Amino acid sequence: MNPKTALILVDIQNDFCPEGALAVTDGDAVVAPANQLIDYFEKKQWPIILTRDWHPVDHISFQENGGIWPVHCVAETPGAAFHPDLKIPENAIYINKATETETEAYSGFNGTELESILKKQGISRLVIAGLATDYCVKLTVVDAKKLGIETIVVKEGIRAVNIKPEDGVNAIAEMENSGAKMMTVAEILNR
Ligand code: VGL
Ligand code: ZN
Repeated sequence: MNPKTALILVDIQNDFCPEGALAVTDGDAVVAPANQLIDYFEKKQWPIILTRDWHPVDHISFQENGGIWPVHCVAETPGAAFHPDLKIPENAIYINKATETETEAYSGFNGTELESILKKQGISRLVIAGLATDYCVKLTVVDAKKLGIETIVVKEGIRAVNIKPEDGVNAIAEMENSGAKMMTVAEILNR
């Protein structure tokens, strides 16, 4: 992989992992592939960006406010913390999203500095993994492709909410149709 590649780890937070408030089946299975990629990107000195769902307590996406989700990822609470086994490097870049009460934002680009950070650093390729395949990963990937960025999605580094059992599979098809490529960690490391 050439320079100008950044790693984006989407919402690898306690609430999306088993026993979390919005648990994704096997959500914590993304941690090991994410750590392999962190190690690789650190050695290359390429940017590592972590997004996090970072809601106010009264967020519009919560069921009690008419949304579809249980209360999750409330800013500064343990549920919003990154999975404890994630090997977050010191120079990681953090992107908080869906921080405004009245606005849902699944994509890491929605209402954040992400696009300008990538522009400033001249990033033309992204490797993306995290949670959840059918929401924040998908919307982040599709937005990256809309911006003309080459985008690789990590096959074993994503897991879906699957409100409908086919949601994850459909999300992968949508990401591929948007022009993103699916690759394994091994394929990325040996590229
Ligand atoms: C997400 C549902 C609600 C995600 C965030 O990170 O995919 N999903 N909020
Ligand atoms: Zn959320």
